[in-house]
Amino acid sequence: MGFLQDPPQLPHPYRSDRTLLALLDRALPAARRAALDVDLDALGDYAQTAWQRTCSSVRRKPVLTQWDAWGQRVDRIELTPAWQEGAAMTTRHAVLAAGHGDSAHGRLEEFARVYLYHVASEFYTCPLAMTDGATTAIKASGNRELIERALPHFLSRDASTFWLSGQWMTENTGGSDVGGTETIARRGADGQWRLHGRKWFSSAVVGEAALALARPEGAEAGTAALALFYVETMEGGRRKPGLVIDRLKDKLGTHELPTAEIHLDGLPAWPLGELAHGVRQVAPMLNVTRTWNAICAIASMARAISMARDYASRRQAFGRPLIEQPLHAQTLADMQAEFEGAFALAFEVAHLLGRVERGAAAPHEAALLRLLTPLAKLWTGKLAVKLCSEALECFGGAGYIEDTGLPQLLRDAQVYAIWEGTTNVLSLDSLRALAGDTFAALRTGIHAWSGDADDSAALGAIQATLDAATAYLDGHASNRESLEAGARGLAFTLARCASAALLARQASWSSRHGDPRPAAALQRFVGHGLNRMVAPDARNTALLLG
Ligand code: MFK
Repeated sequence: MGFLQDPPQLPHPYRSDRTLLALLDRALPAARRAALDVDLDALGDYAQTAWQRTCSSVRRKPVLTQWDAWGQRVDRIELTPAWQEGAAMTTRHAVLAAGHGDSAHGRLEEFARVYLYHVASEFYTCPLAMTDGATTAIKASGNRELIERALPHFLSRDASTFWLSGQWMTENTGGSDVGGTETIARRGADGQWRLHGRKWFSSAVVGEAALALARPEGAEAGTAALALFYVETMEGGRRKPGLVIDRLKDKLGTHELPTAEIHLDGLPAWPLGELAHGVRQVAPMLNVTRTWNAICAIASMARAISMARDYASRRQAFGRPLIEQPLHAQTLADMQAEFEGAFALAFEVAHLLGRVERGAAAPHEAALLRLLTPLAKLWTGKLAVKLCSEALECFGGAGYIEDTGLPQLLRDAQVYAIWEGTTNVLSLDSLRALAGDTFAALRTGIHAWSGDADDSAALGAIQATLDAATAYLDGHASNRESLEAGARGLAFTLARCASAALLARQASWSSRHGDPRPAAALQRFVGHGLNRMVAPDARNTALLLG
């Protein structure tokens, strides 16, 4: 028998994740920290079992059957095993309910669960994100009838009463610019609103409810005239006839997720609030799903790095394990430092969300949350693709082979930069968020996080980069085109500054508790540079596009 390579093993995603353990130990009161352990341990176990299943079974995709043998329209979707287990896992471990209790730490505890569950869930987390977002938007609307009707299902701890909600915004006219929405809301003589139109990306089509943007019949064109409606999709165990599934999309990744094109043909609907300003009303949902996007992106990074590190200790090349090869070790350490920065930012957004929602935040922190949410989403989305790609390269040719289970990580990572707003849309949203005193709120936040840090070089770099960002904003304030052209570089820069300050806070805490690794991550992260700003040059751009 010739040589056979040991396959990589997945270390326990909870017990072996020192970054998550240290964050929770630092941020949570001891009793809450201890109570969380059971769920996180179980979700880590599930992730390991799911990885074994991935490696030992043929991958499947959901299948849509539109008609039964007798010509009846059924639109039945057969789901993959992880999706069939989704409701039971979610409710047993209170994934959504955890975030909507009384505690200001609830969102952090929710997203710790999401982080551990995500990869194993095969993107069942996508409709979960939308259900969480719909819950938040319905709460914000203050619509008592809908709160009492939908939320007991969305937040249920019992799989038999649990409902998923979709978010139906994207149409053929636009995913980023929803102002061209063609779906019409028509009010019948019975007073009931009904939706008529076509939604082009529906990733929660197996759900029982959705929030949908539609234009009330007769309303004017544009974004402001859109209204936000709540719909239910099922009646007596069957899909309502007003909802027709046209087809499932054939996507680059997220293959287990049944993303559909649908028709709304008189589906009954209820407005959340006023019959206009639907985008404003759906914004709380967008900000929550963008937080999910960021946490799921770092979950993919964590998985990719964990597999690559494990493999590096098993695989020998040129006479020693890869992990002892200086350049390979350098590559892995660079990945780890970037990951720890992204991890710190994504989880700060999660924690801040809970503190703002529960009224436990400082005055500047609502504005800070508004800014950090798009920054975390856009930066982690891009970084996930980069790190998953780098991790596959750490396996050489094996990283390119389907039944190692590894290529899926890269294919799936590409979605994070697209879902819930592309990098450019989120960069422009961060400009929207920077209006008013938000930059001052960022400075206050950064100062508070890094206040007792020991790494003076890192603190100097953060300060210098913030000053450069201030000068940049001042210099471009009067030229909107120029400000927009440079928005991506500015957003990456602010995301990296915030991450460095958050890493500094964690590094101080961990050093005091005998772990020097976060300080090493901070030093390396800052060494990679914080400033990503570019000077927009409209003439040069025009020449290159000519
Ligand atoms: C596993 C991971 C899970 C992740 C979930 C995956 C789900 C995947 C499914 C999807 O991807 S669904 C598609 C998601 N689509 C988007 O995210 C839309 C992208 N486009 C945008 O984000 C645009 O910026 C947006 C449509 C929100 C607004 O564009 P407009 O038409 O130019 O609107 P405008 O006039 O700027 O904003 C309307 C109002 O909303 C304004 O308030 P006012 O009416 O009071 O002036 C804005 O301030 C407010 N607004 C917009 N974005 C906001 C916001 N408010 C708070 N937070 C925001 N993020």
